[in-house]
Amino acid sequence: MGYVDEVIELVVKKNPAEPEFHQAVKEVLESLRTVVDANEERLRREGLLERLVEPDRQIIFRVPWVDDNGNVRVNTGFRVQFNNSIGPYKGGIRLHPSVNLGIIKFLGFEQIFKNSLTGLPIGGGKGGSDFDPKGKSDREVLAFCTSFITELYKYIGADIDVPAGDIGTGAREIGYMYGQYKKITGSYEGVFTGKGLTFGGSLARTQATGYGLLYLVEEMLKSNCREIQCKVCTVSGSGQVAIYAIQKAHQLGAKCVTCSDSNGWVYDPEGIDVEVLKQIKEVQRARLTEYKKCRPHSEYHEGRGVWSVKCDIALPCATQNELLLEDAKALVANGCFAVAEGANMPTTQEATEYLLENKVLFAPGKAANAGGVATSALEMTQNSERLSWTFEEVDATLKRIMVDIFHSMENAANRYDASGNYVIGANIAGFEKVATAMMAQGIW
Ligand code: NDP
Ligand code: 2IT
Repeated sequence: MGYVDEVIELVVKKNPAEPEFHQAVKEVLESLRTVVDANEERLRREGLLERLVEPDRQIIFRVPWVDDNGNVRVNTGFRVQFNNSIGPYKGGIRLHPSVNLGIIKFLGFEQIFKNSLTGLPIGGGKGGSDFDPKGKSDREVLAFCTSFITELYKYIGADIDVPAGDIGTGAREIGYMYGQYKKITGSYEGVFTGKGLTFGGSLARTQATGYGLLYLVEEMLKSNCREIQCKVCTVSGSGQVAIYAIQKAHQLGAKCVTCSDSNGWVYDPEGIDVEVLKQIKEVQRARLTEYKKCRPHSEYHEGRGVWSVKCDIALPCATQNELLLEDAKALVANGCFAVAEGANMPTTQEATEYLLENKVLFAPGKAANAGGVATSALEMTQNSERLSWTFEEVDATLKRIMVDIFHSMENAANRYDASGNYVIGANIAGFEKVATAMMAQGIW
């Protein structure tokens, strides 16, 4: 058995009941097969793959808090510090009832390669809790965030581990967490990103993941003799990533006709009205059923269905494994020619293979959604130099980073005889830097 297969088998055996983690590891290691085969003796001697798939440390803790009825509630908190060979651990905090250790490990593992691809000095980590902020009062969210950080503060720091937002964690939660960190440590430092603009946050961080996704799509289309103008896009999700992906797509002359949340989805043939969507999701924190009240010609459907709508470009921006094989088949049948992942691992492995076999341009999440964490790294830079940059400066840097990411993955795919396979390209390009750094730093 080859080294890659041995390590995949080991991961499945050592981490039972963590299917998302297995999926992420398999995708990366299978992409690395040619690189590993060419350097097998050295990589084996170094135990490099075994070290890569084992987090540096995993912190699991109790998060007790008091609800509005005076009852004590208990959630589980996680922080997986996966790999800091190229910089301090960096990655978001997910607050969603589906969170468990396997989900956080898959996200932390992805983050290693994503962060490497940005070209910036950030390592990989991820955290979260099974707490559900939906339907909770501000006071309850504050109580949870305060308790979460009262334990987590011991393990994070501006040069150690820098958390940020993810599903369920936005500006409100980061503000509460930062406030508690500062109260306990007395240190005013860039220990979180996605902070409010009045206390060290970066302009354009809110928009960065969605904007970055479209900058990468634009470059990918250009490189394949296509253009984004006048193309119809389907988008899933209606959170931070989806909203600003839709906004940037419209600025670039495309039209996004769908969005979704966990209850249902909207089809607006005239193009999603971003201001209406922002009002519903960012201000009212309401459900997508509200959208039709402002846009009576649009349709609301319960359940899933975004990928059944005819489009040129599909942008999954909600959550993992939301684009299945049957969806990939519907997209191809409807003439979709590009899929770019705004979310982390939204496309199942079978769906990804089907899209690649059918020559659909496929931009994997670790490249396509890297604009968020890249801009977080720019926020860290601004905090370190005690300056803040203009929106235009951050946005222009983000665009340059996304263009560079596209060419890194394109070049890596070409170098390893896999032209046009950006999954292989992104994984190899992300891996090379991390592996070189790990081998230079001895055994740890
Ligand atoms: P938000 O919490 O702002 O929005 C998440 C959206 O996805 C909501 O519309 C939500 O619907 C929907 N959603 C979440 N879970 C599910 C589910 N299980 N089934 C169906 N729909 C679901 O999160 P973000 O927009 O920040 O994150 C979206 C994705 O992008 C995630 O995969 C995240 O990891 C990834 N990402 C985020 C980055 C960032 O900077 N924020 C950076 C890079 C990647 P509902 O409101 O009903 O739950
Ligand atoms: O998945 C991700 O890259 C994020 N949620 C953003 C992480 C960050 O540190 O900004």
